[in-house]
Amino acid sequence: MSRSICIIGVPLDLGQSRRGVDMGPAAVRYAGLDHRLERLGCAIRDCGNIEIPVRDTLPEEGGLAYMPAVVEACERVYAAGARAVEDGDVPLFLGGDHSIALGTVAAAATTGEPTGVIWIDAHGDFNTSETSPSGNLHGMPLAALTGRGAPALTDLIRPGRKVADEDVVLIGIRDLDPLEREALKDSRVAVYTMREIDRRGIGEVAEEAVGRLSHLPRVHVSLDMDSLDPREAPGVGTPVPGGFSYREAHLLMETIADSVRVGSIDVVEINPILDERNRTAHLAIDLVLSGLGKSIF
Ligand SMILES: [Mn+2]
Repeated sequence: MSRSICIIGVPLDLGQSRRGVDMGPAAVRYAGLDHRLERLGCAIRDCGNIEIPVRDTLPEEGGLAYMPAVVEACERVYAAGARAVEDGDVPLFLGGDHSIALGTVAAAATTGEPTGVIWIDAHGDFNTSETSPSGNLHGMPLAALTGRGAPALTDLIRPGRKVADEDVVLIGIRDLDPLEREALKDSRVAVYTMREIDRRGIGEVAEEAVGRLSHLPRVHVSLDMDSLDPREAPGVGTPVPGGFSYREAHLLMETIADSVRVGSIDVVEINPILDERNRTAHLAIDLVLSGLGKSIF
């Protein structure tokens, strides 16, 4: 373990409607992120936070009306992330809501090599502005990154998709909108639902899912904390019952560390206002460490 990690805070809360996820980066730093990464043997550089417009300074419409502000923020996220990738560092992005992935995955794929994406989430995040019931942008990043939806999102940084369908796996899914479900079924994205994980066990599913990407030179891990059961991670904006247990989430991250080359990581949707004594932020750090190779024995 001698990896160099660049911490990039992204206090973006414009992709969804509940307040509080903008405090995610502070909560994770306060929970001791840098010390715990250092103990793992990583070299740490904290690059601070990306500048994000304060929600209260914008008109109150929300939803799609925030697309220009989210795009502009994600261009800055991309710039910071691409610099880290070019320096040979592993960018660790602290959200913010999941719309930050429009910038983080573009940065992960900036080398032009095929880039795998492991998207760990209760939701599909595969809506477009046409299919989304809410218009919230945090439900759209994976669609846009694979080339679907509004050109302002699909052509962010450079025209067209940032990752190929077959290089994306979605794990932990238990809440899809009707048209989103159809779009996923029509795609070549591999989807592993909680039902399948209940039936086959996370060990087998994680090995199969992650194994799909083991031939790729680099993999981006996008960890939405709402993939966990709300009993484990109460501090998230969009909780859905029936998620990962503590050990299931760790085994998934450990399998990732064993099987692919993790080039960049997001940890998103932590909402300290809804949390209990910052335990969701502590859990997020535990899981990031497992994804970077921390093992029990
Ligand atoms: Mn998500």
